[in-house]
Amino acid sequence: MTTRAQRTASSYTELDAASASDYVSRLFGIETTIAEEIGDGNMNLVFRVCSNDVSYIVKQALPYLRVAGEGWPLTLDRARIEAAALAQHESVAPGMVPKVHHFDPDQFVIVMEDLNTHTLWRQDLCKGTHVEGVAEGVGRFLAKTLLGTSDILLPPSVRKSLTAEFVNPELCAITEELVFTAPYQDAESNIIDEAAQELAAELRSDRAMQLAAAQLRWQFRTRAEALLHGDFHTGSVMVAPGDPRAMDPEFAFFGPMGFDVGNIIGNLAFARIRHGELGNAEFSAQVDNYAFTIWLTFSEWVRRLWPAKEPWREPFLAQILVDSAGYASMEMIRRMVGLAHVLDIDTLPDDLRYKARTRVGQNARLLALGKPVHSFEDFWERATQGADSTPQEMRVT
Ligand code: SR1
Ligand code: MG
Repeated sequence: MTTRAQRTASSYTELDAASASDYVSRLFGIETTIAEEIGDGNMNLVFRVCSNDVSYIVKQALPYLRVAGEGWPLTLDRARIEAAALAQHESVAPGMVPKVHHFDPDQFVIVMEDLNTHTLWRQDLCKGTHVEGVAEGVGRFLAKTLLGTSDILLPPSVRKSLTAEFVNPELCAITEELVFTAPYQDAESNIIDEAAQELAAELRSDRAMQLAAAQLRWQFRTRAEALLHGDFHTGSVMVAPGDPRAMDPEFAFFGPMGFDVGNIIGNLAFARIRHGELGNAEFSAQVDNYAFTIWLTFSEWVRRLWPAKEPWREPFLAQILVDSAGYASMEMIRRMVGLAHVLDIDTLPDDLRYKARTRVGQNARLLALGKPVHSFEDFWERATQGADSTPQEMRVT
């Protein structure tokens, strides 16, 4: 079957700053003054287009993976998925995603709200800047989007047709390869710096982790529980006090709820390990607080939204906790030795980066192997174990 993305590819034209500016000018009938390309992600073109009194973000999918080049073709349909996921998330968690003004199914362009007074949560976490109310918002977003798009709160027939709308095979294949497969093999896509050589070599012969990864990949492929964001790391959250927004859901599909929860917690573990290595005791405690706040807010909202007729709320939460720990482990490993890394660890000085990568590897194993986690304390303790936060001047070496 020919998809819309394939049928329309011949009329598709890549935007540049000038054509993005014209696009917005025609779309809204306004005079635009400045346009610039601001995208620094792995996948798309992103422009900011301004007029005298308003600015917009124009995001266009490229027919290949930007970070890898034209040799890695990629479906344009991800723009449709992203626009539809933002709409779905807005309907169940109002005000928690950027507003979408326009979607163009021929040019695979989304025009959306410019959150120019927000910052990227990952950057704030790296700098050690606290932003009030973000962790609560993230926990609430997770509960509302995951329960609100599942059979827990939707009529089964509605959930099934939504599942069909969000079939996203190519982007799922990227995750299946980059998260669950390549890090455990000698894969060409892996990026392994000096500080990760030992860890990468161990993973290539670690049968227990390979088994855990294969089992989690199977669950990722088969458990269509809810509409996931699909790439919910701290760089997918724009923040301002009391106003976190989840952006970039192009990897959205129906999958296991623990994947989104585990991703964000795994990424907080990077921030915690970073500040541990840097000896920032105060911000380390702040990151601990974010992680617990996300889980507590998430579980409180699950309890609040849960329908009285369903008698299995607590076992449901316990299962999500276990699944999340597994997925956090996979995220932690792949950001050390896989294609896409994280600033939290990559920007540490050489000696600390080596310690951090080793620590992340050890902790990921604690999460994936052994007894299933029995509480969030247990989860977070394993994810961050040994992350020193003694200020550097007080360390006995
Ligand atoms: C090549 S795409 C690499 C990663 O970037 C995205 O943000 C996803 O995390 C993906 O795995
Ligand atoms: Mg992204």
